[in-house]
Amino acid sequence: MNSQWFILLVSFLFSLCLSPAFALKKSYVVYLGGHSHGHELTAEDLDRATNSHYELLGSYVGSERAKEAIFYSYTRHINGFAAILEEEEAEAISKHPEVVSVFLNRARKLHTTRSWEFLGLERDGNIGIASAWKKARYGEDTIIANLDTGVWPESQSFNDEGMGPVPSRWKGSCQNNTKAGVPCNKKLIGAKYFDKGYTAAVGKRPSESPSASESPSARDDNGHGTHTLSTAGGGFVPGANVFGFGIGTAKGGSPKARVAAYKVCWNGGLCYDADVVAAIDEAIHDGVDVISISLGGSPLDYFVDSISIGSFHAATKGIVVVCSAGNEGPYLQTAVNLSPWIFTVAASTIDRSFTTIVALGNKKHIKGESFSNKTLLKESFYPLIDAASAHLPNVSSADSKLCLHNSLDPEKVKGKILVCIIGVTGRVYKGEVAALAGAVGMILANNVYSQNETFADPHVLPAAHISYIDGEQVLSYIKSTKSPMAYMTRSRTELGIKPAPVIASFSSRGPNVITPVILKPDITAPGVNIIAATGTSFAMKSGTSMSCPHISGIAGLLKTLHPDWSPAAIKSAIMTSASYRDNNGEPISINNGSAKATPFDYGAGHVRPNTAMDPGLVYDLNTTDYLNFLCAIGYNKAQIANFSDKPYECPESFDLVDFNYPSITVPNLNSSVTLTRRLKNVGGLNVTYNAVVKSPPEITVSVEPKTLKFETSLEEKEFKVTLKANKAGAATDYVFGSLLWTDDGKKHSVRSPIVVKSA
Ligand SMILES: *[C@@H]1O[C@H](CO)[C@@H](O)[C@H](O)[C@H]1NC(C)=O
Ligand SMILES: *[C@@H]1O[C@H](CO)[C@@H](O)[C@H](O)[C@H]1NC(C)=O
Ligand SMILES: *[C@@H]1O[C@H](CO)[C@@H](O)[C@H](O)[C@H]1NC(C)=O
Ligand SMILES: *[C@@H]1O[C@H](CO)[C@@H](O)[C@H](O)[C@H]1NC(C)=O
Ligand SMILES: *[C@@H]1O[C@H](CO)[C@@H](O)[C@H](O)[C@H]1NC(C)=O
Ligand SMILES: *[C@@H]1O[C@H](CO)[C@@H](O)[C@H](O)[C@H]1NC(C)=O
Ligand SMILES: *[C@@H]1O[C@H](CO)[C@@H](O)[C@H](O)[C@H]1NC(C)=O
Ligand SMILES: *[C@@H]1O[C@H](CO)[C@@H](O)[C@H](O)[C@H]1NC(C)=O
Ligand SMILES: CC(=O)N[C@H]1CO[C@H](CO)[C@@H](O)[C@@H]1O
Repeated sequence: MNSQWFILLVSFLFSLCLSPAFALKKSYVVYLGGHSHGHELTAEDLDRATNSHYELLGSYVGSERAKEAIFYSYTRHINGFAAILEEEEAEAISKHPEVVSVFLNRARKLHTTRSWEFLGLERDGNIGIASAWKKARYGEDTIIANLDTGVWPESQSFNDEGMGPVPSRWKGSCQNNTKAGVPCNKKLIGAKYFDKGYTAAVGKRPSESPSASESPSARDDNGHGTHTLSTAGGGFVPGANVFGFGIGTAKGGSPKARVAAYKVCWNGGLCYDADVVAAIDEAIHDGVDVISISLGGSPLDYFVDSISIGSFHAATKGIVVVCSAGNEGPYLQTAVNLSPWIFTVAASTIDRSFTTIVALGNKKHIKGESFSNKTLLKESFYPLIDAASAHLPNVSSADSKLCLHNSLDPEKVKGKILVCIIGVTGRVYKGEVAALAGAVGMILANNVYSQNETFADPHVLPAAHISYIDGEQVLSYIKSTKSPMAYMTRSRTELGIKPAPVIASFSSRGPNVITPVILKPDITAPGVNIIAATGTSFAMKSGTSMSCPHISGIAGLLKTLHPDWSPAAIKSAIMTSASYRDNNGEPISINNGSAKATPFDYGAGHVRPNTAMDPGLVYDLNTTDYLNFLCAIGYNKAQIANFSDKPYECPESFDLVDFNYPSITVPNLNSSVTLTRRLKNVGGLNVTYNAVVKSPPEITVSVEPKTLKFETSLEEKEFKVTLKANKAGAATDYVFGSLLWTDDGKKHSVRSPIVVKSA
């Protein structure tokens, strides 16, 4: 077995160097759509499905080769297999009438920017979900799955004290077969690992990797999976007090939910497509309610994208799938996980900072951030030096001001507070370089691009991360005097920081590069300096990886409160109740400070869990709507027939702008367009709603009818929205507005962003 993999790897490497003169084998996912097993799955159903996969592949490569080539047969809900094939074979198979798509088994990556091991701390004061918790019984008995790096079962976040029996609908289990296995309890009810896709692509099992060997189990050797899973559904962990930063209770969004880990990411966060498909197929079968996925690749067409395929089948089975938008911001068109059946999450700050004050010799005080527990030895001023002037003779000041490795002259730095500029190398690493050169502290200043965005990092020395403008102040102070001096206070937890939320600069942005008429991301949630369990301890991490499980947890609460709601209804409730404003009452801004955020940054806005529990109305979608969507973007009938259990005839005409999404985007307006939306009453009876429009600049928006009366529960009402350019040449770039439905007592506000650009 090993030598076979080795030969495969060698041949792969060879063919990279030489022109591919001999057949190159790679691993592929062959996607055949959905299964139509009918009712309860039987062992015979699964056998039949597997046999059909061997037969299909066998008809191309012979049954012997087929047996060797297939390493996954997807038999439960997702129909397909993963196999090692030659390129020509993959090409030929993709033409088979039953095959929807064939795509390379590629690695996706985790959406975390940084990760550090740390000890426990409170996670309070981020979002006011206390009453949503009570109302939704803390997400009791909702089952939240997480596709990630696995789970650390001994974490206190997964303690099952006080939990009732596991819901009887649960079919999952924990793989506790080895010493490193993961035992279940009544809180952590599932833990499985998927590594065949990794093995096929890399040529070695994850446990055989020379750099980092991970045991073949669902155990989390990385920390990311435990962090995201405990953010979504971790239980209460009281009394964490570390470094004097704070006393508090760590908890997830749905603290009484059951959780299940599906490990698909290995060795530093490589998550292969074939494993992702296998894990989602398994999770659907096991009976989860919410799937949280904090990873992604580059944007791909919906049915050559493992996360999109898996989440399509999950959504049609009533499962909410929540994914991170990615960390490729602040650039536009960087958001990933773009399918309309995915709930796509951006990241923003919370109102907490770990503040340290920098006092300069000229009596100026500057606020910085640090999560370092180190303090200066004595309470007095220290000499201050700009790293640009502390370079070694053979190094440029352009390098030393960034505090690059081997750039600093210890003679000049020793015993001083050193000013470094961010960029090129990691922030914590610069602190290590500074400490190595003998600095007693570090002031880390932003550059013109990073402006006001500061991070509380666990530096190895006393440190303060400060804004660009403040950095310029410090540098000009240094120039102004012969003996510049400074002092830095110990870092303290500060709550009520304003403004918050602010969109994180790393958060990926719209427009949607696959289907611009669907606004992405959908929502923003806390994703900067988030503290959660990583093992038996806690860590602070940032990324859309961290904001995604916040939404998963809140979706879990809604599932407990409204078990009969569709994934689209839950998503609509969270989107239409979101806020556009920060805690100053101002429109949410982006982290470079100079600009207001737009729906391309935050979708429908910042999540408000309390209001999401009772949205009044929802924009619902069912499987038929998704199939119509696929018809409209040009999928052929044969493909679409295979996505659903039954044959499906595309409607004569279905306009994409009419897709009942909770946001309205028209990326190609030709003077005027009229689109349709449908609202469903999930609130009181005999309630009248009125439309309030905020037209985007140079566009007139009208709604017909302007009033909707809902007499019964679950009643649906249609309305039309007409967008009209006020003049030729209007909205040549994207402009933004909103449509709001409010009821008489203004108890409910159902808001959708409107995003328009002229063709
Ligand atoms: C898991 O396996 C270990 C030994 O490998 C065993 O001690 C433990 O009881 C098992 N736990 C469960 C819940 O089965
Ligand atoms: C500071 O944090 C480190 C972990 O980064 C820990 O080992 C050390 O004990 C802490 N020191 C104090 C004084 O708390
Ligand atoms: C500069 O000189 C130092 C020794 O003084 C050496 O360690 C370092 O590698 C040199 N750096 C470069 C960029 O040549
Ligand atoms: C901040 O971001 C906005 C939007 O991306 C951009 O227009 C502006 O130039 C940026 N400002 C700075 C100072 O980087
Ligand atoms: C950064 O913050 C300062 C103080 O809050 C503010 O005056 C400034 O406008 C912000 N930066 C930018 C680029 O807007
Ligand atoms: C899906 O929703 C549409 C629009 O409300 C409705 O006409 C259709 O019957 C629904 N389909 C199913 C399968 O529920
Ligand atoms: C505007 O016209 C173009 C070209 O005819 C067409 O592709 C596009 O769909 C139209 N836009 C809308 C919103 O109908
Ligand atoms: C709603 O209105 C209808 C007719 O107008 C009436 O029959 C019904 O009793 C009302 N229901 C409630 C709950 O007020
Ligand atoms: C798995 C499955 O349902 N495959 C079907 C896909 O569509 C083709 C042609 O429409 C059918 O022949 C297959 O049976």
